[in-house]
Amino acid sequence: MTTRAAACVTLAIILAAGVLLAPDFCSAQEPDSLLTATLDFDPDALNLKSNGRWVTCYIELSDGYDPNDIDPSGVTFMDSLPAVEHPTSVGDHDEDDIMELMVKFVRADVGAMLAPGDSVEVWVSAEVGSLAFTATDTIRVFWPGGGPDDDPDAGGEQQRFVRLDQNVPNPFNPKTTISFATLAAGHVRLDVHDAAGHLVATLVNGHFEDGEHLVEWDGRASNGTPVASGVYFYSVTADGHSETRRFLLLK
Ligand SMILES: [Ca+2]
Ligand SMILES: [Ca+2]
Repeated sequence: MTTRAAACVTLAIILAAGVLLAPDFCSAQEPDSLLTATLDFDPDALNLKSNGRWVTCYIELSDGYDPNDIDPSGVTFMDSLPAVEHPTSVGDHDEDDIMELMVKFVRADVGAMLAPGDSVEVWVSAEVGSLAFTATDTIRVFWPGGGPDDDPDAGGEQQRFVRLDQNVPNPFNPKTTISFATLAAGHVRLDVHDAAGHLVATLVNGHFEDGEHLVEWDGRASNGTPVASGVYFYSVTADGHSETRRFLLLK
């Protein structure tokens, strides 16, 4: 979907009755043509609280290319997350007579890369021989029950006492920045836990004025040891109010 223009020309076919424009004509013989692919990300609406194991991506290639020629081990989600090695398969799940490669990604890792939104663009990249492609899809990402930043305008909710933003960058290696804001001065604590719930590091534990604050984490546990790749959770607590988000350390 993203690279077709580079390999296309606009044909003007002159007929007796007038001019017919065929803007999407692509030459199969063009040696430098960039491969076009389409992506169907499943599910269409990703629940960040779900404990499902995988998300699934179906990749169709443009006419003349075989999805069997995609190396599944080279497929990445949003330029960083590799597909799981098994299971993959080639089939036609949407019954449009175009075969597609099915690959899966670890759901928790995908969720850690996405912030809630009604129209979130996701993409996968891979190679077929010497040609690379990126295919995009748009999904809804949500956190049921009004979790982190899920549609803050809905339900007339009061302004939160503490607001925790998605870290930047995410995924990260090894450093990332977390921003949070509180409505009043007071004691604030910001902890990082691993996916098993063990405390990894305490980044903030003291008095903070109200307003916005930035905290950097260098990917080290409290004892100074660099932590392993994986999903982690960071939580800020102030005056009995708490917010939690996920993030992904990817080495
Ligand atoms: Ca879909
Ligand atoms: Ca198909």
